[in-house]
Amino acid sequence: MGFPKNFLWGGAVAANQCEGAYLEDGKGLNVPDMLLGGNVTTPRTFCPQIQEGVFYPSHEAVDFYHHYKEDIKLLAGMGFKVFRLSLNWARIFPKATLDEEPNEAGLKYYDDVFDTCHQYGIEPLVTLCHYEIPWELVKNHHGFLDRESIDIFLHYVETVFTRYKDKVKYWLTFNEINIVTHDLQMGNLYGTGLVEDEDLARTKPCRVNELKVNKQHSYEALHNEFVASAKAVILGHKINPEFKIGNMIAYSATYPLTANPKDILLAQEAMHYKNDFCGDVQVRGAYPDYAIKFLEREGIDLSYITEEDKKVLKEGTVDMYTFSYYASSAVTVDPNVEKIGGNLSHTAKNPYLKASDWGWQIDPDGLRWSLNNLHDRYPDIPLMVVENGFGAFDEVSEDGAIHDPYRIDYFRPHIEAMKAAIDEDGIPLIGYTTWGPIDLVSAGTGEYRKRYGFIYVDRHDDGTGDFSRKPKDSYNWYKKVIASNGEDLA
Ligand code: P53
Repeated sequence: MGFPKNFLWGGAVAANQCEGAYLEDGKGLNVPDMLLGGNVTTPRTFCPQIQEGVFYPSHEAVDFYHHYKEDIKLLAGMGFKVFRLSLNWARIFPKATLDEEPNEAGLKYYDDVFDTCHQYGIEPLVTLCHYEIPWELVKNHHGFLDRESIDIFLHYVETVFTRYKDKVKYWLTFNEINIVTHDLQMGNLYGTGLVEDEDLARTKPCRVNELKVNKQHSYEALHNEFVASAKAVILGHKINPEFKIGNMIAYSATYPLTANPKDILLAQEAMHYKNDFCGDVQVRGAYPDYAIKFLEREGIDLSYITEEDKKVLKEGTVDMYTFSYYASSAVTVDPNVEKIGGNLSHTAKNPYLKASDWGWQIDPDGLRWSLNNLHDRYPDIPLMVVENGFGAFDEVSEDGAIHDPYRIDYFRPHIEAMKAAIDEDGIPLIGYTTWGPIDLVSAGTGEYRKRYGFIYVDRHDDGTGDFSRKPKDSYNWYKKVIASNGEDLA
């Protein structure tokens, strides 16, 4: 009973949010390098040229690039079995062209990172593209809007699959590929790297919520990512049949606010569009009927979906379904209810839930519900929670320690929910990686002060801090959780 013996406990980061060293050793720019920080009420700022004298949070991030040995040692100290991280594509292919030779310094860096993981018996789980589309791909191809980007991506994928085939077994294609269906502007920028010409021509900064959206382009770019993801799966299985390759979905558990059947239908539609659409394409290998109808209603010309693409999608289905889970949402047809923020949705306030300081409604039962939904929908493949965590303000106390009981209070019931899902519902859950085991830059707001880590990093939104690391109280707690295989949550 309880978590399976070989359960993959660990944590997850993204290169752009932790590495820094944004131009070191031949790295090219990527999308997050072009973004300034915001906060809970102010969206991030974008400009197609780097502005002088302005603080860009990802340029140094938490300097994982130079601290990886120390950091992986600290993660190993908690007993990590798995470490999810992403490859910074532009570190390996700074120009993002079809015939580019890979940058050896970039490849060598990840060799060292993986070797360090293995030294501690930690299995790397690698995201090929985590919100870090090379800026050259954005400028020259509008990200994935251009079909040629599929081949450019595969050139990168073939290079890294071949290079790391004996060091990495678990891979994810695109992080939160469904971000486009949650938020078109963030989805274009982070997900598909699609910036429209008007915005590329800007000489002055704008907020990301002012970016231009052309839905035809957005869905076409998303489609090209589906094809790119499926081709990566097919290629990966050729290069090493042992590879386990997953998709990655931002799972937004969405409830009807009331038992009004109109609310029920609205919630079902939201679940379909936001979660199931992308998951169905990647697990079942075809566009579901409701998605085709939805896109047609939106006026999208779907002639970009070719017969050849349909075969590729069918053939390149994933081996496992992985997802992020932070919070749940509630929707209603009643326009007069109280709303609540959160990264991806401004939805109805659920009276039964408390929210984080960033308006994310905390809901461990929603995790169990989500796991059940997913296993019902995709009964044949294993599931993995690859992001879950609590962004909070942390303070260093006078005694020098960081007391973060609120973080432990967040994790405990989420772990209990997974346990119940395994024990009582029979869910084939194979692993759990908490988000940001070491503090890093927030993707949504670009803040340092929104901290997720078990390990504190001395780095702040005004650019001060010496990058020193210090375990928080939650560090020892998670260590105990892993050592007891999820039994000791006290
Ligand atoms: P932050 C929305 C917007 C941006 C990133 O988010 C998001 C989401 C969905 O929740 O997803 C993931 O940093 C993402 C990570 C990110 C994490 O959520 O805005 O995969 O890169 O850091 C947490 O608090």
